[in-house]
Amino acid sequence: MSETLTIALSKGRIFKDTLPLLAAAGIVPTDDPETSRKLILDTNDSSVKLVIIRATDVPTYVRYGAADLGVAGKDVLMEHGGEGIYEPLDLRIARCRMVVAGLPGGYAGSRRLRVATKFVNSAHAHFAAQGRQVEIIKLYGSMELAPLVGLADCIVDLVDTGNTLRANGLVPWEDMAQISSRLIVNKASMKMKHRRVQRIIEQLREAVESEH
Ligand code: PRT
Ligand code: MG
Repeated sequence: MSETLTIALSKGRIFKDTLPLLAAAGIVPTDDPETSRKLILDTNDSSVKLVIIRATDVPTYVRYGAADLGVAGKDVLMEHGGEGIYEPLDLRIARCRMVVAGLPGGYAGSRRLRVATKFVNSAHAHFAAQGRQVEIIKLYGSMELAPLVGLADCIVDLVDTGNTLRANGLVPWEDMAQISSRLIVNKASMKMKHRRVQRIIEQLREAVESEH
């Protein structure tokens, strides 16, 4: 019997985009997380399990070794800080941009800028590097509403098509980062399950390179 391997994924776009890459590594889940209520999914390989968790929890599971591997957006990793985990591979999936956005006109006035976001650490680092005084207001979603109701001057959020910003009359003020999802690995697993983990990393790397 080979050692078991647990991979942490979130539902939605990350799961969908990771599936073909996992398939190239010979891993095919036997359940669909969108229709199943199971949080632990079996795969065609009895030594590989998938755990389905919130996107922002993936680094935590991997850091503490509850999962050996995981897939997480760079936005989530930037917020988490990435302590205790390796990030060996850019999977180039679930791509988007992190931006500062607000009503047309951009930065104006000299009063302290109020920024609404769930990306508190990224926003702090970005504005500190600019030497800009800001007050950060932590939100958990629907950031686009904040400038419309006077809660904040601008937001830090992810943008893909730009449809959500446009629909709310907002425009990007500034690009902060290009975002894609990364393979992350628990540090102990990288040592203790080295051959197995390395093999999967290489299989995923090949799959990524053949898709782009
Ligand atoms: O949804 P949930 O609250 O459970 O968690 P989550 O939002 O963290 O997870 P999920 O599955 O929505 O996103 C997982 C990862 O996908 C994120 O961490 C990003 O790395 C990546 N990603 C890629 C995106 C987008 N594109 C994206 N467009 N995450 C979110 N969005 C949002 C964006 O903030 C905007 O509000 O989608 C909305 C639509 O975008 P437009 O520009 O196409 O209109
Ligand atoms: Mg979401």
